[in-house]
Amino acid sequence: MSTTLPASSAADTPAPNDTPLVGIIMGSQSDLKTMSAAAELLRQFGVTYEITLVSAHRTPHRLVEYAETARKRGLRVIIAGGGGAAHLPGMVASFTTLPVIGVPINSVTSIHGLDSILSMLQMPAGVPVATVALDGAANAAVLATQMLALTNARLADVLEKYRTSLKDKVMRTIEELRKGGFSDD
Ligand code: RP5
Repeated sequence: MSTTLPASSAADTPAPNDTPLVGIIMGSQSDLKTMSAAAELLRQFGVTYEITLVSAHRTPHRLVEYAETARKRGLRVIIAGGGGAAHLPGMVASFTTLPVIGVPINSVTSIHGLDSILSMLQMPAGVPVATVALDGAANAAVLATQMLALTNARLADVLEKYRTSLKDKVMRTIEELRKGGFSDD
């Protein structure tokens, strides 16, 4: 026999469509400014996501729990950002077989971002982290959406339109320069 949940319980239960597909995590609140670019783009694409802090060094047990439960909670891709000794993406990747995209962050304490890049780039064989450019959170969101679009026609269409908008922007500038008679002679 089916039962109807009381209104309040029903409202508290996330609809299947609201289940986050992408987890955006970072080591510190100081990373939020950089990582919010990923959240903003996912929002524009209509990709459900969650965003939170998970510090490899300050909350190591939370890291393990987050990574080990990620797949069964419905996440399909994890975007992990960190600066300095950025062990978060690599350690998360070691606790899950979900794809992990690493965003090296040029934090205040970082050696111009080089330490962050090296901390996540040279992963051992079998445990990859797809590392994007320094502070490349937007590209991490695009890459995550491309992964999801492998089995989602709506997202494939959204990505096509996004690419077209990038091209249109370049073409508009080309036209403006042409009209302005710009020359670098
Ligand atoms: C890393 O250390 C964080 O990812 C952050 O980029 C950097 C600095 O963190 P805070 O000292 O600002 O908390 O773990």
